[in-house]
Parts: sequence; C-alpha cells; structure tokens
Amino acid sequence: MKAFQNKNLKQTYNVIIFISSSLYFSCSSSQNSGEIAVQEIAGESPYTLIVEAESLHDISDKARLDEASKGKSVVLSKGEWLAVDANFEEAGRYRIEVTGTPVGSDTSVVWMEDYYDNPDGRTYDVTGKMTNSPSFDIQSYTVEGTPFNQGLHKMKVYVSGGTVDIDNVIFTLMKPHKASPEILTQTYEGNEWELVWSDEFDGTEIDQSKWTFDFGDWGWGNNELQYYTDNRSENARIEDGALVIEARKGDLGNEWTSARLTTRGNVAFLYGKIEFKALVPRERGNWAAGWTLGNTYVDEKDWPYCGEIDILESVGYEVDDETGDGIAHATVHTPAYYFKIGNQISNTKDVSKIAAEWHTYAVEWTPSEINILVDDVPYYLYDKTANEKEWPFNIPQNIILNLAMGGGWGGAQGLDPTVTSQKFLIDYVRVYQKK
Ligand SMILES: [Ca+2]
Repeated sequence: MKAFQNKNLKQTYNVIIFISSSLYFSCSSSQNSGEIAVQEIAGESPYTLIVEAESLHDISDKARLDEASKGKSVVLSKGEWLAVDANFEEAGRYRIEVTGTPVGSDTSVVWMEDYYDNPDGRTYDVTGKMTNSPSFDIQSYTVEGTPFNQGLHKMKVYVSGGTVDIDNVIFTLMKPHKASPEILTQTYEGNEWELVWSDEFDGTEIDQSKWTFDFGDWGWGNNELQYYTDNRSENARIEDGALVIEARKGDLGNEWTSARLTTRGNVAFLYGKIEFKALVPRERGNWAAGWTLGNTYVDEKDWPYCGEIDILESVGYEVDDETGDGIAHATVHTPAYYFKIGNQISNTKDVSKIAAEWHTYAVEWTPSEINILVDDVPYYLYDKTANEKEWPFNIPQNIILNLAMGGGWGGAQGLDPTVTSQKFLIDYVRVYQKK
C-alpha cells in the first residue's frame, strides 16, 4: 500500500526563508504547562525558523503559536519552507493545522514533511497537499489522522503553491496510539489448516472487538484523496454477510470519503495463513487493498522496519470495464527491499473477473517464507532471511482492509469523473495455523 510513498521527496530544496522576527517567545496555554517557543537556531541556516511545541495531551488541549508570535508571522512563497520542531509527549493520530493568510490570488498549497533529520535519508509527507478556501481572511490548512510517535520531530512546512503569511502550526492529539494487546502466534508444522480467528461479517454491525478505524485525510503518504471516516456506516458496514467499504464522492465536504479498517489495537498475528474473500471495484481511480503492517508501526519512521505484506492490491484502471478482468498485485516491503530504493519484490497475477466475481487472497507465512496466493494458487514467494533487514517478519502483523481513491498509484491514470461511489466487498477474513 506504500509503493508510491515519498515519490515527491526526491527534489532538493534550497531556499531562503525570510523571518520577520527571530526572537525567542514563550507562553503557556491554559491546559498545558508546556512551553511553546519560536526560535532561531544558530548553527543551522540563519534563515531557518525553528518552531518548538510541547506535545498535546487531548483533543481540547491545543498549543497555539499565534499568541506567542502575534505580529510575527512568516511569509512563504512557492518552494519555500520553515522548520518546525515538535516534541510530542504522546504517540497517536493528530490533527495538523497550519494557519495563515493567503497573499495574492494564486491558489495556495501547503504541505509538511517529517523527520528531515533522519540519518537514513528517508523523510515523510505527513499531510499531503493542503489547499485553502478563498472565502476567509484567516485560513486553516488542516488534515487529520497523521500518526506521530512520541519524541522530537524535526519537520518542515512547505508552501508549494501561491504565497502564504503563516501564523502557526497546531498539533492536536485525536487518538492515542495503541498497539495490539493480543498476539496470536500460529503453528506452522503439519498438514492441515486449523481456523484460529475469523470475521465472517455475518452480524449486523462491524465487530469493534476485532476492528478499529484508521481515520483522516493526511494523504497517507501517497497524496490520496479520501477522508477515511471513523466507524461511519456510509463508508463501512455489513450488508448481506459481507463487509462493504464504500468510497463516496463529494461527501462531507471532502473530495472523497472511504474507510480503512485494521486489527491494530485489538489483535495482531504472527505466522499462519491469513485469507480473505473479496470483490474489488472496477472504476478508474480506486486502489483496493488487503494487507498487513507490523505491530511495531507507530508512525512513518517505523516503516519499512515493521515489515509490510501486501496480500492483494488492485487498482481500478487495470480492470477491464466490460469483463471485470484485472490484476492482483503481491508485494512485501522490508528494510532491505522497499520502493524508495527501487528494489521491492512484487509479482502480479491476471485474475479473471476480479471485479465481477468473488476471489480468495491469502498469505502463508512461516519463519522462513512468505507465499501469496489467489484462489489457492501461489504466485509470489519471498524467502530472503539472511538478516533482520531482509526478514523483519518475526514480529506480529496487523491486518488492514481499505479502499483508497487517487494517489500516486490509484490515481495514476486519473479518476473516472462519472463515478460517485465505489465498493470493495469482503466476505470474510480468516486466520489459520497448521497442525
Ligand atoms: Ca460473510
């Protein structure tokens, strides 16, 4: 699901920041004893503005730099950035608000990048492109759901379109991080598969002892268009014995809404067979996936060290509108083999009527091999286990089911403008061990 992440981060940014004032400010908010500071750091570029903010403890507890920096806003034009140091006391999913006033009539575009100090050179787009609405004097460029680990994050806020007089950056904790407390470890010796966990989606409501919702619209590292809602039946529900994930256009003030369900926070799995039966949507612009991320994932810096197994990825533009024939993609991402260094190991399989009939997609995972199958036919093998970089798969993985719209891969050939709803159906998810 991350195959195209960070593709826009290979550019070199070499810009000068104009700072109207570079003094040190501090203040305390009513509910947070932490200091908020705006500071110019000697030793780095003298034109780099460093913003330091203590982390936030709950959704009502905001650190606002505008009180501290009143009259000290910073004007950034296309291609310019300023540094934002944010020290998060708590890991979780955050709302990011960049407030400021657009200057001129060009559409202004703002985005943020995390971990520019990462020693391995990988940085992360944590907002996607945020655009303003021209109907207010003071603008808020806002996204929700961005994961941040505890600790210091060295970030940059960029203006990549127009000019913006930036007042502040606000991080608000929306949901604390929770790894899966229950780990199911499957045996893998033997000849018969034994069911150990499943959701048949045969009830009337989504079982929240099994699934939680990853919500928000931070672009998910791929500039995806959708806002994933949090347990909203319009986007995720049980219907006729199947989970329906529905992407809806022009919904709730967003370009698209959709849903992303995960077992993270409830149960993670180590080894065994994970299988689901699904019917993917066929329209151009969608990107449906059933996959896993390691339980050690807290924010983007943990990837690909946490490991990722893409059991199924399907993009709508590869599906034949008439027949429903399409292509299943299988990939794993590891620290040794992942997209950013261009060597991730993938395979594809043509699937007849992938968007017209039900098919099963599965991974068989042992301490030495990952096999991926369509309709019980294996077509992908990953067996590189020389070291932890090649094989991060001795840690439990959480299952994820989602339907994205647009983004680097799903949107590579645009979106069908006539389509207003797309549905990804999952009949069941089952986990087995060998005995
Ligand atoms: Ca079912």
